[in-house]
Amino acid sequence: MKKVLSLFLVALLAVTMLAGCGETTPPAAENTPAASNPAVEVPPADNGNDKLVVGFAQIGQESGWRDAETNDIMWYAAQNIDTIELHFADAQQKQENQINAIKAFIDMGVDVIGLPPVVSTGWDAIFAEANEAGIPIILVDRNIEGWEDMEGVTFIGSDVILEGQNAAEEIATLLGGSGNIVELQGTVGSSAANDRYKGFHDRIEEKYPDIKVLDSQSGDFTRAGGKQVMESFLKTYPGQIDAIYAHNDDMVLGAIEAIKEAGLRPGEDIKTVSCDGVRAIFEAMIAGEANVTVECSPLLAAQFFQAAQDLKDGKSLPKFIQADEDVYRRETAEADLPNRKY
Ligand code: GYE
Repeated sequence: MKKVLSLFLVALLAVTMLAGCGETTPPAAENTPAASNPAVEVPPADNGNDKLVVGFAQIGQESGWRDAETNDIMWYAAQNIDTIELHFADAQQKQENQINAIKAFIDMGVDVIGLPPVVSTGWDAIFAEANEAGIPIILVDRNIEGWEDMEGVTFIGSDVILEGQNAAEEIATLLGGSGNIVELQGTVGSSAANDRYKGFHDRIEEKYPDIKVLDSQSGDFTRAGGKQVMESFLKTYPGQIDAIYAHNDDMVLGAIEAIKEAGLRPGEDIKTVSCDGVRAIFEAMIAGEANVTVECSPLLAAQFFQAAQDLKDGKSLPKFIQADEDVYRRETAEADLPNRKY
């Protein structure tokens, strides 16, 4: 029910955004300071609105984690309706749709644009347009190549390489330092997948020579993708897989179904380590079907809107604002579940 409601809200807000475009919003040319350089030196576009006007180009609804992030953003904006005007777009996991949403936000003359870029390349032209218009960009949870050196760009999210390293340590503990694993990668070309791959592989190579990665393929961060890839791994490596490392919980949840259908016991015959920390993985841990989740918090709305307000007020921000997170194991899952907020 909650999910249906939130999806409806997403649709409604997306519609509001499109309806608002062109009707109530003055054209960008009237609002935009002419400048070739970024927000750090140029005041953000003055849209004549006292409220903080934010355009958020969400990736889509690929995982429970993503839904939690969307709900958090929506909820925060709804709580602060007197001071925040949110324009929200759902790009259905397509970079092209995110770019079009950003274009629309630039035309509207929003104060700040937020987005988790679905992939980490291909943003130069549209980011340059935002820059020209004096609109700062906040990357949320995923980043892009070279973001550290881009002016007018801030990143709020996790240390995702560290998540990959933590996942490697957890796999090593579960396997007593040796065994065969398979890896389910996230969306190809996304920073979340690249960094979870890097952190994990570097740590395994450095410290655990007896852990072998049999295979590694993308399940696109979805449950259906995780199930499908796991089915093929089980056929290709019968009786050889000791553990799975998945770049998110949803893919492990899909893989658990595949393991059960193959007549094996997930969490026992094949151990699991994944990233995110969604409620469903805690339920799977309590049921004995999953082992470990490395938390990655989607609850970034408070930090995001605060940063956006600071940018509107002309304050300078740190390049990287880090989210809080932890690692959770089966042993404490029952006690932890009631405290989970997503
Ligand atoms: O882990 C995954 C989602 O970008 C950190 O994206 C995020 C990832 C998250 O689809 O579930």
